[in-house]
Amino acid sequence: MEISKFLNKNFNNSKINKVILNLCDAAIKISQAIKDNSYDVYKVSTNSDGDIQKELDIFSDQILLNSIKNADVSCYCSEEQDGFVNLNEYGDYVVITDPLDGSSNIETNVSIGTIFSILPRNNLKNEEAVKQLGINQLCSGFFVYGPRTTLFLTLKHGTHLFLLNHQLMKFELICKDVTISETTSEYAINSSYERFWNRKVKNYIKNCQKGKNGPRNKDFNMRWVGSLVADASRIFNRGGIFLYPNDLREKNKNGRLRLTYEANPIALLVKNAGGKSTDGIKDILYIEVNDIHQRTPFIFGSKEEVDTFLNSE
Ligand code: AHM
Ligand code: MG
Repeated sequence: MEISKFLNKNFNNSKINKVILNLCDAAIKISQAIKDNSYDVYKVSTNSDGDIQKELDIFSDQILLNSIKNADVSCYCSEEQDGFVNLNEYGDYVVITDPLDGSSNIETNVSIGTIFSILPRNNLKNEEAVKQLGINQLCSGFFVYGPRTTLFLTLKHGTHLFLLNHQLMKFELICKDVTISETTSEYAINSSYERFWNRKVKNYIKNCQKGKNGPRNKDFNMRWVGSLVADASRIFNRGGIFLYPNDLREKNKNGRLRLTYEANPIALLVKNAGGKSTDGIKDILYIEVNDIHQRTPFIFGSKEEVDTFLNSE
């Protein structure tokens, strides 16, 4: 089923459906630009937060912004920009996005993607509207530009998977109500940072690595793509746990990933697929947002496994 039909049938809100469809159009353009190698994948600059920016990051940001200018959106907030961009003064929605997640992987031809979140403006000023709790999101999703171009989308209830049909240039539903298996024996963490981890993370990973001979009584596999969208995609497909904890490095003392651009949208998708997300203490979706660029530790995936992590010593 084509995404526009799916939205009309399941989410009877033409204004928000237009925002989603416009974001889909933007994602199709980004996916095409990646395929056509239209941008210099080696040329880098640095944004105000010290993050590396590539030409494709900036292109993706502009395409997404342009796509929602004529929709019912009061402001656009992007990982690639310092603040937020005011749009339609009377717009009912706020769009928050990481335009090109995993961009350090661009030149290696590994999957990258666009993550987005739609919040109601709730008659708030834009600066307050962008700081609402993740649980207030009306919709979230992410596109993956990989061997296939896909979209995981949630509209409060259920998480659904769409695939880009390249002939029609439209997203089509391929799996309604994706569920993350409750149990898993696969974890994802960048273990090169082990020396910076806290005791809980060290113990949890050590116990996984002991496999059948350890307290977990089963062997674990490990995967780490280094693109959140690709690691999340795998977890939606076959379960797993993803961990990007806070660590001893000054710049990672609150974690590495961004609460508003990355953790909140993925956490809503995870919740609606039966999984669980935490910063190690709190449910991600209830973490107060003080700054739009705020970082957070981010652990998510199969429910029982996230609970096992939380109960680790
Ligand atoms: P980005 O949004 O600048 O691409 O950074 C986020 C990425 C995630 O996709 C990924 O999970 C993480 O950074 C990888 O970090 P590291 O290189 O420390 O393993
Ligand atoms: Mg990112």
